[in-house]
Amino acid sequence: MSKIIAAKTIVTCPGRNFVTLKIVTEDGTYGVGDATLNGRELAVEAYLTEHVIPCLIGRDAHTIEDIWQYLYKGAYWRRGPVTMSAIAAVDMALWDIKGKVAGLPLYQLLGGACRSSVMVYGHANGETIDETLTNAAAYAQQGYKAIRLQSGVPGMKGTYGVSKDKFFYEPADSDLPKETIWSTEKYLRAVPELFKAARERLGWDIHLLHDVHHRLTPIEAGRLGKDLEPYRPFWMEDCTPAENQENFRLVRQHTTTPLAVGEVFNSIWDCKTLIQEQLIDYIRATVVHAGGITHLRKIAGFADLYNVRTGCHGATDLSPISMAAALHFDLSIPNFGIQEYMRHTPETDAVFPHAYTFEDGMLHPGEAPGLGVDIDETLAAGHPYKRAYLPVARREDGAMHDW
Ligand code: KDG
Ligand code: MG
Repeated sequence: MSKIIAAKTIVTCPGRNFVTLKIVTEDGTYGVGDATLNGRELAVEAYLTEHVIPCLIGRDAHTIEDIWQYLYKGAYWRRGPVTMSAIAAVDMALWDIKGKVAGLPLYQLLGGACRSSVMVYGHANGETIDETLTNAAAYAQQGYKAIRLQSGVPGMKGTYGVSKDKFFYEPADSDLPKETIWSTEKYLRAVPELFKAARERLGWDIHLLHDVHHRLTPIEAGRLGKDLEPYRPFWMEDCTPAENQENFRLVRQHTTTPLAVGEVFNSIWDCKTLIQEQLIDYIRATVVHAGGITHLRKIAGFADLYNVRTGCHGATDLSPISMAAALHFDLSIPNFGIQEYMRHTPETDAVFPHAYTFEDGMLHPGEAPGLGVDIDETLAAGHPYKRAYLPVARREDGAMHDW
């Protein structure tokens, strides 16, 4: 028994907002969990403070599965990004405590390493194909084995995935949502050209990825997948909205380009059909938005039965705590595919000192007990919360489009 005696949330903005849960046990051990939900940070913070923390006090921190079931089944209002991010934060913090008490890095508690390190992909973007590929070449120089390519689309002002700062990519950059214009026709013409030029310039010994960000209908996605086939992309991500999982049947009928989806998923129910019918190749659900390590392991176990591999979301709006949790998870599961890695800024890294390291295109979670990440509360207090939104997209006739 290791009784929980205190828990609190810490909200900080070292360049972008993060919400952290800290749980303390009676012997003074503490664990940290990420509860960041981009653009809705304070909703999760309030959910934790008002509705979860009071129920944790006095419970045994070692009963991770039981506390997960208690918060999920006991709440009546199940699922959704706010609830599942809050549960995830508790789950991460409890695994962190268990690892610290055992004196073992988390991946050892999850069954030990299945691989020596974790292949990651970086983000190259630019206003033009040339600029994007120059940035991609710089990633390749740094040892990256896989690179996501997003490029400006001729005739479209501002494109998803193309940022001002090419090194530290941050899409949530305004106090209220900026409005951008979207044209499916122009986009569908531009992406195959980007990939053709990429293979000519970067060769074939590097994995290339692309994120569509839910902007196509299934038949449009099928066409893009087919057009990209000659360039052998590693995956085409979020090619169409997935609320209706059957959407992917149509995409699958038309292309052999591997499909990845799931960064907005919150539970196994969001991907049950996608996995069971083998409509996707990579599931991108994350520790922080899909109920923590406990639930993500269930999703991965289910996916393994159907030859679906993982490709966890790892954007800058997931704190270093989530990144560490993902790396322990990635190292320990048999059906790992790839891990997204968008570097955090030095300010963020200073607030969240961590044991994970990058070398030659691969990440390793390190050998520190638990997650191997801490939060410097004094530094965190120097960066107060600042509201920030992702942009929204409208079609050329003004109608709202999918994010
Ligand atoms: O909060 C939203 C971002 O995490 C998202 O836009 C990034 O699509 C994304 C990705 O693949 O990293
Ligand atoms: Mg994405």
